Amino acid sequence: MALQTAALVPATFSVPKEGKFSASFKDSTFFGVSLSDSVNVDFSSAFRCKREFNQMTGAVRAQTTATEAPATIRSAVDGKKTLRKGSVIITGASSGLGLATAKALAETGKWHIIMACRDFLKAERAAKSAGMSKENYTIMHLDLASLDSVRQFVDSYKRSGRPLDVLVCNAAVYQPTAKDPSFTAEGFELSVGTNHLGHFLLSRLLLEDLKQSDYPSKRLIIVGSITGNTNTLAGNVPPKANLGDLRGLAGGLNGLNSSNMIDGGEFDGAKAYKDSKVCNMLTMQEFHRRFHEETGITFASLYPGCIATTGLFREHIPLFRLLFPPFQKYITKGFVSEEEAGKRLAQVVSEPSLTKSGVYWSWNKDSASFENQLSQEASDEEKARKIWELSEKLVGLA
Ligand code: NDP
Ligand code: PMR
Repeated sequence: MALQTAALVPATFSVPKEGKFSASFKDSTFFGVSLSDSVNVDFSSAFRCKREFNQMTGAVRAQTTATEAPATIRSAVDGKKTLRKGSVIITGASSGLGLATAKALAETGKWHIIMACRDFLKAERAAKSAGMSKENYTIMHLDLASLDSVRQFVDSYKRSGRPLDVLVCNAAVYQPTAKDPSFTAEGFELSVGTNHLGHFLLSRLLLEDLKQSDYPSKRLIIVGSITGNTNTLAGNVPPKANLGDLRGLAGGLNGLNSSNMIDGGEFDGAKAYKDSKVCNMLTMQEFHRRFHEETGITFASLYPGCIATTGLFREHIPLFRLLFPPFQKYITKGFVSEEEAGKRLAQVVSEPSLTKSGVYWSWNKDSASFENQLSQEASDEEKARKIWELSEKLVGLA
């Protein structure tokens, strides 16, 4: 209940060349430094942000006329026009990549970040410990494993009157050691249900808001991964992603009438995660084909590098968690720090040079971005269309 109240307030067969050797084991989820240790939560920040925002939009509305450039505000002091702050929603901004991206964007002073998180207190503490100042973010409750929660989040966001300029679908769960599947509120296998279906509904419901944005560049970003791409070494580590003929997805992924795996096979948590990433990358391309021309929205996906220290591996065995970061740093050289990965995703959010739509971004060893090749399956147009249609049915849009 308190959470709901809070919601209202505020890869070619190639080896990646990322070689950043920043070796700080700072991820709080891994190493037991509970974010809950020392911080007093201040809910007033959310209220204050909303009030300040309302004042700001008041100013925008009052000053935007036919002669004004869009998305600008005129200073009451010197009359100069400046671009208003962009509004970006980041799902799963309470840790790892999402938090690092929120921090990087907040530091520019040009963005207001809506941290869409399932754990309000964790998000508040994470924002504080990242040193984000209160005027730069608002936390809103979102549990992607519940379609009701997705709908409530969207309603609350629309009611806030805040424009939406960029949506980042970042949150994910990975259950590599689960023997049995777990399920979302609606009974979908958890990894695909959260990482793909929850984000699918969220993006569909917010598309109109993005379309309405007067910001110079509006974007919808869905985080992908190398491990979903079987044209890479990493994507060939078993179990490999494979969506097959989609029979499990067509059957509802519930393990009752059908398999809980997209391809109809036996449950495998690691495969389910990789399958969900293929869905993420296919969904981004389908959005691009259906809506880019009409809306001007930039649709993009990315592989931020191997951020081996994040909470994503929280359910893996301790030995994996111990050896994975040095393995990625010194053997594959695919490791990136959370900070570096956050800067990469922040570029996809805000860099004027990254406006091309339908692209899957990656970075080379000098941290320069390039358009990467997706695997055959992750660029299969027919599969993308079928996943889109089946997903629409599952989330109640068709
Ligand atoms: P983290 O576990 O640190 O972050 C995942 C975030 O998702 C957390 O904030 C988590 O919330 C949130 N989340 C999980 N389930 C839900 C839910 N039901 N509703 C709302 N939020 C939820 O992992 P990463 O930062 O590594 O992962 C972020 C993205 O990066 C993912 O899309 C992942 O696939 C991708 N990625 C990661 C790579 C890596 O090497 N780490 C490599 C390639 C891609 P909470 O804090 O409450 O647990
Ligand atoms: Mg991988 C260039 C080689 C490379 C890269 C960039 C990754 C990234 N991995 C590589 C190679 C290998 N991995 C090799 C040779 C092995 C066998 C020893 C290997 C193993 C491995 C495991 C067991 N790797 C893993 C796991 C996981 O559990 C991680 C995973 O699949 O999560 C879904 C993972 C990853 N390797 C990566 C990346 C980025 C991940 C995790 C994150 C993700 O895709 O989201």
